[in-house]
Order: sequence, then C-alpha cells, then structure tokens
Amino acid sequence: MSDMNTAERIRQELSALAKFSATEKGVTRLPFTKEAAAALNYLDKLMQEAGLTTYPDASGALHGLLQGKGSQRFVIGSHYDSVVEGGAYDGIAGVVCGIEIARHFAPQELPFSLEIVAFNDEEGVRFGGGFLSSKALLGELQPEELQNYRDTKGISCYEAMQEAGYAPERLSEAAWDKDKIVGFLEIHIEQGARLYKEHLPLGLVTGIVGMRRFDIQLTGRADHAGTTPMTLRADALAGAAPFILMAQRAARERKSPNVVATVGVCEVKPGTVNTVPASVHLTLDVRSLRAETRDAVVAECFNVLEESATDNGLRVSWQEKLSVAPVNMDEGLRERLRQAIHEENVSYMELASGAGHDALPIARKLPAAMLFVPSKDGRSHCPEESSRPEDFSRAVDVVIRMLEDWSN
Ligand code: HGY
Ligand code: MN
Ligand code: MN
Repeated sequence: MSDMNTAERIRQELSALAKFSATEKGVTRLPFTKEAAAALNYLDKLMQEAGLTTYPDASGALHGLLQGKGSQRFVIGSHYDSVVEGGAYDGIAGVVCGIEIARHFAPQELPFSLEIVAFNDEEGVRFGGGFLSSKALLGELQPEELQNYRDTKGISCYEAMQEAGYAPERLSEAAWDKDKIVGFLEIHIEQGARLYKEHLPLGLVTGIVGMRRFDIQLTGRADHAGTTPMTLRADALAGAAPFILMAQRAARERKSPNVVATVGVCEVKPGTVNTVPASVHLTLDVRSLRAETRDAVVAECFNVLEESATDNGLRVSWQEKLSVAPVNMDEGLRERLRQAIHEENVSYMELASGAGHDALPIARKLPAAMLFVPSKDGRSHCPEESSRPEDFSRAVDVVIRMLEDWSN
C-alpha cells in the first residue's frame, strides 16, 4: 500500500500546482491560459516520473498511460482548471491521486491499462459551458459549438484554443473508444460539509445532481438618475431584482439540500451611481437530483423574469449554456469500492454530490464512480478550501486495493 510519503508527496505536489495561478488570492487557472499551460507542463513531468506515457488531446486534456494486459482501459482523473480565486484542491487533487495510484503499479501488472486524465475546462467559468474535455472524450462536442462560448473579453473558446496552440477542428480525434473503457473513477473533495461534520475520512458517491446554466441579458435605457421620473424609467437592475430573489425563493421552498439555485454573475452597465442601469448580464445555475424539480425551479425563475421585464419596459434574452441530467454512479464499481473500503478498514459514508464533476457527463455513457475526501468546514470555490493529504492518501489506498482485488 502507499506509504506515508504518498501523503507528503501529494501535499508537495498540490502546493506546487497551486502556484500556477493568475491571482495571489486563491487559485485562478482558467482554460487555455498561461497558468493552465504551466500546470499541464508540471503534470506531464509528474506523470512521466511515475512511469506513464503521456499525450495531450485537442481539448487541452493531458493523458498518462500505464500499459496493462489486453486492450481495455480503466480511467482515473479529474480536472486541472479552477474557478476564479478558488482553492488548491478542487479537481487537481484527483489528477495527483490518479498519478499516485498509477505509480504503485508496474506495466503489465493489471488486466487493463490505467489511463490517468487531467481534464480541461470542467468548470465552464471562462466560457460559460463546462465539461469541455469530458464531453470531447465522449464524442459529444462539435468544434463549431466552441464559437458560441465566449469569455468576458469576447474571445471564443475556439479562438482561445487556437491561440494556446490547440487545433479545435481536430476535437473529434480526442474521443475515446468507449467499448474499450471498463470504468471511470474520480477522487474529489466533497466541497460540502457532510464528511467533515461526521468526522469521516471518505465518501462513496451515490449520484450527482443534474444542472442547467443560463446567460441572461436584460436591456433597458440609461437615463439621468436625478431628472428621470420613476414612471419613465427602463431600469435593467430593477427588472433583475425579482428574478434574483425568485431564484433563491424557488430553491429554498423545496427544502432539500440538493435543490439549489444561484445567480453568480450580475454585471450592471454603465454601473455609475447617478445613471439608471441600462443593462444587466446575469447567470443562473440550477441543480437538483431530480430533473423535474430542477426544471420546475428554472420555469418559475423565467416566468418572473419575463413578467418583470414587461413591468419595467425591458428587452430580455437568454442562452442556455449547459443542461445535464442527474446521474447515478455505477453499482458494480460502487460494490468493488465498498469491498476495498472494508478491506482497508476505512470508515465512510455514501452520499450524493451537489457539485458537478467530469464524472457527471461520463456516467451517462460509461460505468463511473467517485470517492470524496472531506472539505474543511465544507468550504470550496474559495481560498479557504482545504483538505488533508492523508485523506487523499487513504482514498489512493482504497483504489489501489480495488484494482489489486480486480486483478486476482
Ligand atoms: O460547479 C460545479 O459544481 C463544479 O465545481 N464544476
Ligand atoms: Mn469546482
Ligand atoms: Mn471540481
């Protein structure tokens, strides 16, 4: 089993990777940026040192292969991009754990090859979609779609890929041969507080929420704040307010921890104290373990949006950037992991994931499973995000044990 220096190695590698950030505060590593390229470079070295043969793909993912017997593969990985001013563990820790697992085995020792993947742009923070590499590897993404995803400077994902030296038109070459993949496993921080509150070092994921994400534009008219009567205004922010409150209320009314709605972006223009807001750009992110609940919350939000736009004399438009159904994790893999957890004598709990992961699109097409390690105070997507290297090392041990059992 992995020795103590596994935990120490994971700690060192994550602290080195955290330096590849565009911000001092927290970690900001957006897709197709120089920070992303530097992190990928570092991961390439780590993979090669661990005995893996590495290769990139057109989506900006990096793959490390440990040759096993036969032509089938077991894939382990997570994403290396981050949110803005996020933490040092979200995604990237799952890549480092995958490398640690592969390091443990010698070539040809396993009945299948191990493919360790550092997925790109899982978060969708720069261009608005998300799951870029996982969707490309599933063969679900057409290059022309990437023209529709733009960052705040108007640069499309397609252009950013080209500028970073990738060939988006070759995206289809990245697709896996799904018949050859026996399973996918992602080790990830919980990003919630359940394991931390229960003092449990490990979580076995049951399912992942479905998500829908929107970009919304409300357009009114800039006017003088002092001389324009209230009855003559087309105030875009006043029109946005009932929608923002409805998002919170519609999710709260379901009284379930897995039904959530978030307006994470609210950009007001021209954004000056003495001008009536001319336009507002909003985002909406709605999630639930039940697709029908998710869709009902979305409908309630947009009904209020349309009403409020009419009341305030505003034009309103929106673009759905992501729609992904909730998934259950593969029962066969979960049983193998339960077995390994018992053999490793690790206390754990089974729980659903309120966060999206690369396992979310993958689980629809391939057997997929996830292991969680605790997040201190349940915090994530912030500089305070913190998890213990020994918890990652324990998850590594469990997966090593599962793979060893699989080989016998
Ligand atoms: O948004 C999420 O749940 C994930 O961090 N992409
Ligand atoms: Mn995240
Ligand atoms: Mn993540």
